[in-house]
Amino acid sequence: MSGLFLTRRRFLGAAAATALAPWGARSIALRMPARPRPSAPQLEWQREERALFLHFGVNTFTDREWGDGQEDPAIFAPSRLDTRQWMRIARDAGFRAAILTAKHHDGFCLWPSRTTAHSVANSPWRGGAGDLVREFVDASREAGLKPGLYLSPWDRNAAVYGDSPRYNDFYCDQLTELLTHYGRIHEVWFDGANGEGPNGKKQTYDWPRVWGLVRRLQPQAVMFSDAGPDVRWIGNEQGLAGDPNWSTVVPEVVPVPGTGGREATLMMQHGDPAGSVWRPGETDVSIRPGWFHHPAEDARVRSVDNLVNLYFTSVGRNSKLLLNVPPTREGLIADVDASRLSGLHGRLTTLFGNDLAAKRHMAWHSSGDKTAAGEIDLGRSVAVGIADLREPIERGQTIAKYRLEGFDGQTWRPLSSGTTIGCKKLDRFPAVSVERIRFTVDDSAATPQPVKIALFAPTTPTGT
Ligand code: FUL
Repeated sequence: MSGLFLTRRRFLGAAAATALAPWGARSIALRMPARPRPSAPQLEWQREERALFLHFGVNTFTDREWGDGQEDPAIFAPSRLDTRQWMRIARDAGFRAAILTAKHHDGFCLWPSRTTAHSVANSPWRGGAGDLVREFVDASREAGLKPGLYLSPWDRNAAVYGDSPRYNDFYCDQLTELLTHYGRIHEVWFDGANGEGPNGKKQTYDWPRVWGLVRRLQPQAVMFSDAGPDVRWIGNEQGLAGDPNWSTVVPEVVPVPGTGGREATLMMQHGDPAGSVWRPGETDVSIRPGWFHHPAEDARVRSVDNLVNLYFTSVGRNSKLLLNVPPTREGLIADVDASRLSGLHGRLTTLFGNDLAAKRHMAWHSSGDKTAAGEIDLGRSVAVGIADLREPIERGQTIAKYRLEGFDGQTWRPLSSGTTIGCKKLDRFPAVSVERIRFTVDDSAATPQPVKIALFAPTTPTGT
């Protein structure tokens, strides 16, 4: 009986650890595997690969990134808001989840909260009778996307902010509204910004209470923050997951959001093979320079090539991509953003449409406790340029160093090499025609399980 349960218990206290264990602390302790493994919601979360992030609120109308909480709710007046348009675009671009900023740092609530007057209820939108969280979750589900919500802990409007116990009550009341009025919420997103409140005071958040509340109200939801507890921030907003990237972490290094320091950043970016908990990294990045829509940035939307690269440096490095596409003042996703998303989807469909190793058997041999090798006979010579490698992460993550080689008919040639694999590792390499491929694990944190390998044609024409 060690690992996840005891470790969390040590740093959060018994009550919080019990609150964090959705399946019951007792059964976790008894079923504890040797290495951490994902829960069913964590596994589902990662396999979705692509989630759409939607920053929308008063900042959209003031043209700012961080509102000060003094905005007049009357400025919130999207003229053609259509959440179905958002979700149609997302679904058609292969996204399977979406997260809306229900409240950003300005404190303005996109739902008619009973906790504050700073909300859509006091705006002209839908005559003050609108509920954007409702429209968002309904449209997500209708399009087959899983809804998630961002509720900023930092609130520059709330008078009780900085009066710690009172604001913690206020924040938990808001969470309770969001997690009890809208059906199943798949991800709850806690950003790490934490400044002063309107009265100049700094707030001390009660994270064990917040996490325990979410666990009780939505036991299947995954919670995101610098410190998880279910999924962690990847440590930057540039779309770059770490390489290596372990889905296990040492929780004491980042016990709560806002724990600074280089060690914490490294833990978020790379995880740790000796980590006692499963906490995969989420890569959040914006399609534009800012998180909110600014008309002046319409010409600075990421290109399709750039988005494809983001996919390789996030999903292709054992992470999930949370791509922000902010709606305009009208309440619509701009045409340019929509066309880049559809370009991304088209490109990924082409790149990964034809697995050249499909249905080919891999012979796998363990060559020691921490080494193994597998070989696939492709049965013909094929030009390859991309490898898609996957560990069976439902049994944990173990591989720490690997090589991929191809037999060109005469000699074995190196194709790619790397450190971690996890859920998905994508390698691009110069085009080469091969008949067989060989995959070697040179180091591993535990006995490596057989890796699933898919191979794809080069990204550029090879002339062959
Ligand atoms: C940060 C915020 O300060 C940014 O405005 C944005 O919401 C980003 C995703 O998280 O903490």
